[in-house]
Amino acid sequence: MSGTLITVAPTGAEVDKGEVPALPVTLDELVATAVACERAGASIIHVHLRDDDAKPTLDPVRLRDAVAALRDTTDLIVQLSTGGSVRDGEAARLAVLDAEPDMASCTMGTVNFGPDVFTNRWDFITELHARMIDRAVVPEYELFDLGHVASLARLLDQHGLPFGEHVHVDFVLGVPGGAAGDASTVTAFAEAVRRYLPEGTTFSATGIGRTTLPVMYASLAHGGHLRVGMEDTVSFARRQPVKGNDQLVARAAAAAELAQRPAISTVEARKLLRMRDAD
Ligand code: KMH
Ligand code: ZN
Repeated sequence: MSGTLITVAPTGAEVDKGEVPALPVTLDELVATAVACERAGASIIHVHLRDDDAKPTLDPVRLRDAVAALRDTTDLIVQLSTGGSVRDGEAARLAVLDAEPDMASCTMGTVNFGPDVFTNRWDFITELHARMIDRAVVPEYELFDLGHVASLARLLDQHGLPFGEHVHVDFVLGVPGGAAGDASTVTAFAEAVRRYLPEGTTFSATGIGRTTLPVMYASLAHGGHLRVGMEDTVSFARRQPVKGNDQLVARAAAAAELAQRPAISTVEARKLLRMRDAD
């Protein structure tokens, strides 16, 4: 597959709606941004939800409603976050799978997260991995630090391949407390993936804040895929706030086109990731 898989992460758990009014937080806003992002070239949507006060929530009813609404209005692959916010407990994070998404995130270790700690105990990771296999949910392994590559190699060795037997990972770079968001770090991650993970493993990369562009270009240079969105950056350029997630997706699609690896369709993405409903 020579094209580029573009994931949009439109909301996240950290950005404050009061400070960033363009952030999609209601179901209607999520659906509108999803439709626009699919049109702009996204094939996966990485979903975090907010409550009526625009605070992060893992409410099971809202999760089910969001999955249904996104399936009704788009062909995007729906990837629910099991990371939630740093304050979410393990039981609620595991219960995210009850909403029956196509994919779910699975972070491969604990990492400092600004002033907080994003906790991912080994037993939690193995439980999440096993439940995803049982429910035919395709994981996206989130790697915030280089040691997370080794942890994933250990997980696959001890607990087997994920559903579909294809491994897809995402480098989340530039988090204060995790790996840096620059081209040489992307190179180090890409080399570690080739060295330690199964042949054919695919990767996308995202850079937080102003690391977005170097990480995007470095990922394309290494044959990698892209994740963009307001979960990761709310600034399009110096003194230019992001107007909407589709603006970030359109820029990623343009960069992929220039790299002669244009954005792939949702149908191609399903095949690449060996999803249960791929042709
Ligand atoms: N919000 C972060 C603490 C994920 O979605 O799986 C975790 C996160 C990773 O965003
Ligand atoms: Zn997330």
